[in-house]
Amino acid sequence: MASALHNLSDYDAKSVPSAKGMKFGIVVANWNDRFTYAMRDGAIQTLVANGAEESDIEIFHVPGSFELIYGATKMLDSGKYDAIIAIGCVIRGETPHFDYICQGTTHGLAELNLRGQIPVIYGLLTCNNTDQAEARCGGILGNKGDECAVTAIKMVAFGKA
Ligand code: DLZ
Repeated sequence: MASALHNLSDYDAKSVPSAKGMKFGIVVANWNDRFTYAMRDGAIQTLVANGAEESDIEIFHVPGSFELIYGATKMLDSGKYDAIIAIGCVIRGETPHFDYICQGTTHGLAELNLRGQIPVIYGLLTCNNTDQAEARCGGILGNKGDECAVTAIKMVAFGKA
């Protein structure tokens, strides 16, 4: 059962359909790259572990999390992918900027899902500090990228059923 402190890398392999033949686009924010690249690498590793070909995974980098919306939109409109994974990490600073980026990015990615074309997976970490990000990017709480990969595979299978 998933909960807030569920290890993000734990999943029941039997519940994951084969990703063979599925095509994935991953859009990654460079801001806080220490964390976003760990999520990106975790996502790739988990997609491949579940049957995806590396040649069926394309990666695009954008400057910050807010640009994930444009990046994901372009990838979606290309028609090349069965799912898109959007990966970013926003860490709270001194001003309300954090809230605007989190809300704007979340709404933007949600709107792409409302189009009902392909799933756009929400890999945006919204953390109060670097310790929280560390814990979720290969630390004590696993890797958010692994969770996104498993979710992407399940949603592609769901969309094709
Ligand atoms: C400006 C900004 C700030 C303060 N913090 C973050 C952050 O923690 N994580 C992130 O991914 N991006 C941040 N950005 C950059 C914005 O997402 C965006 O790139 C800029 O506002 C330019 O549109």
